[in-house]
Amino acid sequence: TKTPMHVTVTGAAGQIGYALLFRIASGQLLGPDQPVVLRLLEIEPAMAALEGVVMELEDCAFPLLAGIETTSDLKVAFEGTSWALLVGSVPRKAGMERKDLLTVNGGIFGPQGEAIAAHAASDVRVLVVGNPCNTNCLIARSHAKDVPDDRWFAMTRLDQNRAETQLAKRAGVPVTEVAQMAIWGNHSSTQFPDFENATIGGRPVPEVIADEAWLRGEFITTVQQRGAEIIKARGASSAASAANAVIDSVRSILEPTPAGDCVSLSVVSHGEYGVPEGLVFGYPIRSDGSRCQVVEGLPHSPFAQEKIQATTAELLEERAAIADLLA
Ligand code: NAX
Repeated sequence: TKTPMHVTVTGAAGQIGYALLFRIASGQLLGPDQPVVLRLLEIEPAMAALEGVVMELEDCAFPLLAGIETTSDLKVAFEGTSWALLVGSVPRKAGMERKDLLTVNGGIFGPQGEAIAAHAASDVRVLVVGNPCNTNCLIARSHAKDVPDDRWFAMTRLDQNRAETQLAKRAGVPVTEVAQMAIWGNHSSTQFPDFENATIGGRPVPEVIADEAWLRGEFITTVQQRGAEIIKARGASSAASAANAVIDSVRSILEPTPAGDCVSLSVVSHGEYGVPEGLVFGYPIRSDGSRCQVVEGLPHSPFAQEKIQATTAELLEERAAIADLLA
């Protein structure tokens, strides 16, 4: 049997944690023959709730679950970990400015970056989910300079999945017909779901859905505002779909991307498509099963270019707002 791999989940007692941990422990993250040790980080006030989640994990008697560590100590949380899934963060409270939110969360992700660099396994990969995830990832990475660029990801997969379903519903086809659905830029309301380069049944989306007004209007806003719509309907933010997107993100890094497709992940920019270097930017990505690369050479209309510029500008503003938190 294989040696267990260690997977860290921060904010493990939260909503997404509750939807995610059971899927990891059942083998859906790393495969049906890979034992896992869960390393669960929480803040002190949430430790009791976390113990309840641990009891439930135990009560599943998962064959692949080789151990569980619960802790509020960063060193313990990241010790020997191969996957650091950074979910925990502080939600925006009424009256809180975006800048305050950035700063509060920056204070969380700097020390986590340091702990990852100091204690994680040499093959560690990091997926930041906690918002603002792109900028939180930027902060963590700046505090972990020894961990190579290509190990850092922020999650734009939920947006991709949302976009695919909207397109499939509109075209009246199964979601499996939609491919190349990339989310550009920030995981925020400025993101650009690039329908121009997406395909349905192998044909360009604008050819299959010949309704430019809908594609440029309602489609984009539906994807951008979906999180807010779910909060309105459910009284709580998306959790199961977010956990599902975590699984999809990791699987799509570990498995070769099928021909003619790409996946959406935010990665460290090396200047692709004119995006300033170092920003953690949502791109179309292809994996060969170990390495991820930005899909280059995609054409963009002036409309798309404008959208990509707007989301780039927002990420630059976020970076400026937390400049003092970068190492
Ligand atoms: P919850 O508030 O239910 O859970 C967050 C957990 O993090 C809490 O249990 C809290 O105690 C813990 N926490 C806070 N500070 C911590 C710290 N310093 N170290 C460790 N744990 C800490 O939020 P949940 O619904 O689970 O969402 C978690 C994060 O995901 C939020 O920031 C949310 O905005 C973000 N999301 C990101 C998405 C994406 O696509 N990238 C989509 C879903 C979600 O909105």
